[in-house]
Amino acid sequence: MTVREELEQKVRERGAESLSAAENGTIYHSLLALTKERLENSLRIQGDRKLYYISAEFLVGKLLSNNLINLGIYEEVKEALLEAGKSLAQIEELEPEPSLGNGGLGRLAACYLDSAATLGLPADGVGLLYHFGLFRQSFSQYKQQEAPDRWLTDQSWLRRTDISFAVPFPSGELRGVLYDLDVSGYENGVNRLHLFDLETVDEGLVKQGIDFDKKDIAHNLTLFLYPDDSDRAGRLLRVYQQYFMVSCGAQLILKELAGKGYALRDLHKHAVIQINDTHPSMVIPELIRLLQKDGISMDEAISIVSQTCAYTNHTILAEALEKWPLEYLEEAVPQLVPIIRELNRRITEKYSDPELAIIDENGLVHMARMDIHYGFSVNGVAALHTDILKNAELKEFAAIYPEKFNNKTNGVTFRRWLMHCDPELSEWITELIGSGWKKDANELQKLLAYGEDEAVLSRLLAIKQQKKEQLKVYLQENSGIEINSESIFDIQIKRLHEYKRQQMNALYLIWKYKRIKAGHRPRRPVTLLFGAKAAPAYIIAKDIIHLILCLQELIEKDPEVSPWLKVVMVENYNITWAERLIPACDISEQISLASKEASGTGNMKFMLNGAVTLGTMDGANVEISELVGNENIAIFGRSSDEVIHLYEEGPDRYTPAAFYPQDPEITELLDFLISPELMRLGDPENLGRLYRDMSRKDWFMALLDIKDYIRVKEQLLEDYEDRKAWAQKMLANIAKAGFFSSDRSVAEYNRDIWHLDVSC
Ligand code: 26Q
Repeated sequence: MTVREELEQKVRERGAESLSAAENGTIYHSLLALTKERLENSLRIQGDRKLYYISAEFLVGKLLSNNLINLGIYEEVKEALLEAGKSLAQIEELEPEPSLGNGGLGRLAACYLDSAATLGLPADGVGLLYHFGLFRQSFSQYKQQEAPDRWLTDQSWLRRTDISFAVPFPSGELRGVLYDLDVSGYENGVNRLHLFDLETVDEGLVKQGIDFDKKDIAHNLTLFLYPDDSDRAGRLLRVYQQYFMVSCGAQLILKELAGKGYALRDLHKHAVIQINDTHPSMVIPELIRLLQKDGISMDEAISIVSQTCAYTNHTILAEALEKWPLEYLEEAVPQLVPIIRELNRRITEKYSDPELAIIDENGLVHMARMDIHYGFSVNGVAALHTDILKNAELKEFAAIYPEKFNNKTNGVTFRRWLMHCDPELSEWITELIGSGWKKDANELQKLLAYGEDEAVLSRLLAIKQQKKEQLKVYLQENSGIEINSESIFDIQIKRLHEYKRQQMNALYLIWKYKRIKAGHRPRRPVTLLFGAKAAPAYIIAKDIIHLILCLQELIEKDPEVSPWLKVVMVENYNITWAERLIPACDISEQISLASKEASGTGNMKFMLNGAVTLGTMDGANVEISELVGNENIAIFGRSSDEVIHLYEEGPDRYTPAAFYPQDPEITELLDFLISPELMRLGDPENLGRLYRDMSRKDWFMALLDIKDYIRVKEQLLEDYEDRKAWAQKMLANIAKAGFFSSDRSVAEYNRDIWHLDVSC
């Protein structure tokens, strides 16, 4: 049966007369069923040795188009629908976006599953099925509001299996039920994402907003991702959740090993576990416990597990490196405590340096340290980040285990982040250089041959313009917001965090607003687009959102300024938003304080879609700038060496007092936060707190870089006017993006860490 016939049949089974008479909802469910069946009948990637990528987050995004592309039936479906007078784009709108992640780390996990399947590597994901995900963000009175994100529907990509495991807790056993989701490779077989749900979970526990009884673990473990951990009960809940995930994961891994007929002591030969940041680190003691239960000695269990586990570090921010009080572990997972103590004893017996101990003098268990001692590989996620780990943050560890440390610069899947989100650009690239780039991203470099071809350059500008028009229409239809598609689109989309410095971008906005008020109109209007969620308990992050939303309103209501400057903060920023914003972007904001952003992956997606990066020498921006050259990127700000020295010299070395109130230009910008204009609109408590924080602490040195930032951004806005030169920058960025394909990253992981055989 052809795809078209199958689709016709499916809509009829659902009560429609024909495809053309069917409602979009019916078509969506028919397509879901059709695609799921095809996935189930696809070749399951198998092998003697398998990777388990264990992660608290999998930010997979909507799956319909992605699966249609990977199954090679996207065009056929689109055509069939078109002929029936239907639009695939409108049908895709109906799919809820799974809310299983927060940011970069979760999206990276999804890209890696896509690439592993594409490369034919046996690699499954292991995580949790959060019913309400992170949270759904809305804005009211210029503030973020949080609500449960009810993304789980009856008919979805998930398949309930009959596999479940008992997980021991002091208050009794709880059961984890396994749900599977097929992960398709591009024109290849499928792997799986294994998501565990608490059998006894109770959605009714959530009554007001996102609040619920944090102590009721028999009913709450899989309600939310990262529940508020600002109190003890919240932190304990994180431990319970993490243990639930790793215990289910470990039992699944051992069950599959036994299913293949292998002995437990051969675990490391047939399984490799990639620990995605420290959230799943308890998998190490849990596996040791399970092996011991089966009669394997402590010595041997430690040796087996150490040869099985590899750890990826995604951050050097001290506050994000997890450290659990031993007392919490005693309360939540007492069965692991003797094992963790023994793991620590072996280290302290060998090394006297307290920095190497797993349990420190305050009784805190350092999860990353456990991973490094008892895993066989430690990797950072960009060249600069790995250097900082080796030479600063983890230097004591690099000294004793030089062979364990390695770099794996992040990557993104070009199927989603080019083919799916910008089919126009994708097809045009194929017209120019053939379709080889889809399987070998380095072929994009063939585009460099067209650097002086006027027709090619103007077509590139025309495609960008088309994507800007599409975003304009989407914003109009979905948010009632009007933007000017002739303006420059300058975009900052990422989690809200002080180190990412959305607040510095807000200071630029204030500067520009005042500049326009003073009569200096820009050559061309500028639209600044933001998207970001702030963790519910992260006060200053929420204050920054408040500032941006107040500025949005202030500028909108000012007839002198609004024709020239526009601010839009999109509500509930997620993967679907990113897919619309990135192709329409002219300027990609990657402005973290140097040394703080481990890698960034949005920077790669923007580059691939022909945006020019405005960034600091941080994370993967460093590698982007090396690849594209100075003329195709706009770099500003202090270097990571300078920043690291400033921090090393102690808290008094950098002080915003050097700028506020010393520097009149900077003082004027900061004072605006508490100006009557802004205070009239906003909440004095939030604006006042942010003003005090930025003028007295400024922990991420926005004031240090702001002037350079304004200078370089203004220059870039000028550069935009030379349309040919700009198109050449765009072309260079696309052509050099091949390195950032997650196919390359995953191939490197496999070559250096996983050692899996390609199965198809
Ligand atoms: C830790 C302790 C307590 C509560 C929460 C956390 C926590 C939660 C989430 C710590 C870290 C995260 C997520 C980190 C993350 O997304 N890191 C990003 O990973 C990307 C993929 O490697 C990088 O590109 C980004 O630079 C990095 O910020």
